Amino acid sequence: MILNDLKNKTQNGTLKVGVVGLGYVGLPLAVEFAAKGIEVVGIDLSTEKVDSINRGENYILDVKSDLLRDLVKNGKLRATTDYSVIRELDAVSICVPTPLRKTGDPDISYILASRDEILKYAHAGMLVVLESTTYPGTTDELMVTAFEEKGLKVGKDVFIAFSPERVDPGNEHFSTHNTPKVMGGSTPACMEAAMAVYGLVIKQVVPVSSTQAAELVKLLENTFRSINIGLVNELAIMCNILNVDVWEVIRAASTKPFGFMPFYPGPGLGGHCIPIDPIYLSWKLKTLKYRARFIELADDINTTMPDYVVHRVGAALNDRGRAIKGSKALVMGVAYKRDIDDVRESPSLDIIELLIKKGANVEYHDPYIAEVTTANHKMKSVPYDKESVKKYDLAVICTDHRNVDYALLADSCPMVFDARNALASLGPKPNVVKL
Ligand code: SAJ
Repeated sequence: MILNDLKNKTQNGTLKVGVVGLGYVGLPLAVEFAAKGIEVVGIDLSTEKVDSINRGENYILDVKSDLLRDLVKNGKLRATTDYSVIRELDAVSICVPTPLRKTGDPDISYILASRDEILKYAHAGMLVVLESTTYPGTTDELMVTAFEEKGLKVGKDVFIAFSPERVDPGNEHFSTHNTPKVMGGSTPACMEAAMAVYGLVIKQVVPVSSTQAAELVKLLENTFRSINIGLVNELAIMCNILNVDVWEVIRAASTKPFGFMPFYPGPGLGGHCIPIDPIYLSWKLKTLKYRARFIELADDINTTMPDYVVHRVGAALNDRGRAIKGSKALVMGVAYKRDIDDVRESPSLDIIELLIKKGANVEYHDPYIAEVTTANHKMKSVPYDKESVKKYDLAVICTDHRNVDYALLADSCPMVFDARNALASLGPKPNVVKL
């Protein structure tokens, strides 16, 4: 029986696994399987990524470079742009991006493109697990149907499941292996196949009753974050009106030992997940004539935070008889959150553009990001030291990297706007204004 054949391969060491999409989700997953002694082939459109992996060179912060090098050297992990390798694979995980279009609608083109390539070489006995975050119904409506149209009965000839990725870039405690992973099979046999394969590398696989449930679990997780971040961002605006320190309020509320979870205000919502995934859910419900008001409101508040930060910067300069126009401004941090090298959807990029539009002469410093392209400007990270900070009229702290000494700003910059409470330890300073 086909399912037993697949399960036997997970036990007798002959399993061959493919991972499509070798980014911050796919590469760590590929390394996990390969580190278990399983033969893994990574598939990606990017020859740069493929060549880098085949040279044993890592490019993902959360992957151990020497482990990747050794796995490639001993033939456990290799990469290719050629999907025909699917013919020899028993299981394939799809970890491709699911961005939004310019219209704000979901863009599942990467899922469909990888699905269509896989279908060309699909064969009886294989498991396909979709990991890309998407709206409820995608797996059954777009994956299952397509395989069945090809004559491959799902749950009998092939097995299909959805398993949301839970990668927190820069998290030193939770990796792919020890983060519980939700799994929803299209049929019970699909679930059995997926549990058998993923159970080899994931410490805890959490079964749910359907692919839709699994798709919705992920969207709940990220919508939960977006809405709570929106809440504290609005709290920051309210606290400023009330002249109360929002950071003190949250710190004190966090002493509640039950029923509270702290979130912190910031310059806006970055990353390719939290600002985007909830919109996949609200979009799907809109097609079903329901308006997900919480999601829309949080998105509205979070996306206006860069404007709010620049408004506060202007007001703080004005209080000191100065203006944004003509100021030499230093934006501290363009990564979308601390201690990572990713600028996708980073609010810092919006803040840079807004300051330039208001006539400031803007530079940035970020130890993780040597150069960046904003909407209209290409910039390089400038040196940051005791001397260099003296030439700025204004600094805006947008990312609170732990390896940066922000106190230098407080000592030398006439005005510092701290959108991350990075200077909390210094106590009140006349030239420091907090979100
Ligand atoms: N942010 C705040 N205030 C907060 C928390 C975050 O302003 O209290 C901002 C961050 O600065 C960042 C954005 O929100 O710009 C997203 O931050 P994030 O911590 O949610 O980080 P991501 O997007 O890198 O990863 C998240 C995962 N993070 C955590 O669970 C802590 C997780 O939600 C998902 O596994 C992942 O997105 C994903 O890939 O979906």
